[in-house]
Amino acid sequence: EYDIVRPKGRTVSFHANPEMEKHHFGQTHPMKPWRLTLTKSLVTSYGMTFAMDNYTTRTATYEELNSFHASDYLDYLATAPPEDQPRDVDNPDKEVKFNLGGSDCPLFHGLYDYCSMSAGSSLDAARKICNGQSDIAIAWGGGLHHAKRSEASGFCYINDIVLAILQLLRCYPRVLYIDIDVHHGDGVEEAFFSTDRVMTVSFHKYQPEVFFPGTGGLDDNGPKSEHNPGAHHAINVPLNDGITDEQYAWLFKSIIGKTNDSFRPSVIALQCGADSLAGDRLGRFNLQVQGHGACVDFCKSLNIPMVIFGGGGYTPRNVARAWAYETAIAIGCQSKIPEVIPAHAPWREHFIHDTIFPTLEQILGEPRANRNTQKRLQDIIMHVNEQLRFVGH
Ligand code: ZL4
Ligand code: CA
Ligand code: ZN
Repeated sequence: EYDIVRPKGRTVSFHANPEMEKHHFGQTHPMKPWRLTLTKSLVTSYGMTFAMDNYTTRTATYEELNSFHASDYLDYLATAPPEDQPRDVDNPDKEVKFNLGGSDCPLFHGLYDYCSMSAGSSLDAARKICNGQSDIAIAWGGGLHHAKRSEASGFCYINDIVLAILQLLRCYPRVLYIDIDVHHGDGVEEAFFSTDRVMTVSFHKYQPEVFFPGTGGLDDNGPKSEHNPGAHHAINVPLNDGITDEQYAWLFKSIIGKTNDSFRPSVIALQCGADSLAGDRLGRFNLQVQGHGACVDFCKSLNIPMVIFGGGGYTPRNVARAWAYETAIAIGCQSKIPEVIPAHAPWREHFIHDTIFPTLEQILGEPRANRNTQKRLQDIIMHVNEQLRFVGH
């Protein structure tokens, strides 16, 4: 029976903690942990759980969080009392420590538990890759790429990706980090700025002063010093509003294909932020589920072990569509998805305004004007090719 539901594919594991999904950032905050519930019910309704190893993940320990984050920051995170109102809204003058308690990173009830669950999922996923029990390990509750050693930033408090990569570095010589969230993966890039064992590549909307976090220009490629082994090991792909599936997939395959040839990673860490989809509340791109998923499919085709993380994504029904579809890609059953429509799934009310999920014809959101010229994308590719001449093993 086991062999029938898993035809020669690679072993995929799914790591989640349903307790994480019960946390709330606040009434109108864009980050909605219940998007993970919606994702999980789609995955279950399609019968995908039978084709994966499913793990309910533990919470990360203080010591594990401490492998990247500073103790004074963790202590404050663990003990700061929850606040009903963000400080910058009601009390703009009140002190904000470690960037905690503002409207982006509120001190909500159960915050420390939420953070340790997100980190626990990502660490469990990384460990399954390390001990060879999985070929692709999925942690949709992770992907919180902005958190710094001693600072919360952009809805992220604990950088579960950095923790997972540190774990991967114990068993693998080189990690390729890829970030398709619409925001720049600044926290991960910064954490590995001075090593040549991690190469980071982020695709993002770039418009400093206007769009968060404002870093990640084409020329930001790691510290320029000749003595720094991390020089040239950060690739940034700054994009404008409205990029399409065709342009994005072409860029992605070209850049990741060449980076793979030069860097020869032993493992891939892929952050799949779904705010790069069309119709996202905070995003600016025109990506459809297929274009977003094509990135996962391309990484899978490289035949290297891979950890897949979640990340941003602020229109929950679209987040669930994309991540369920990408779970199917990991398993290798995406072609069967449109035919098998679960009729009595509990999530149905959330998709009621759409056509049936996820027929591949589904169009997400109002299209935005495309501000990416082919000339600019070619210039980006040329810059990356130049940069990759300094990278090699
Ligand atoms: C909100 O409606 O650009 C937070 C944040 C809370 C509830 C009510 C409070 C109203 C949009 C965002 C005041 C909100 C003011 N509520 C927010 C410079 C900013 C200062 C804070 O996907 N204001 C900061 C962070 C980004 C900024 C994006 C992406 C994470 C990830 C990985 C993080 N911060 C301007 C904004 C709202 C809110 C509505 C908001 N915050 C949109 N963009 C930001 O990469 C998970
Ligand atoms: Ca990104
Ligand atoms: Zn984002």
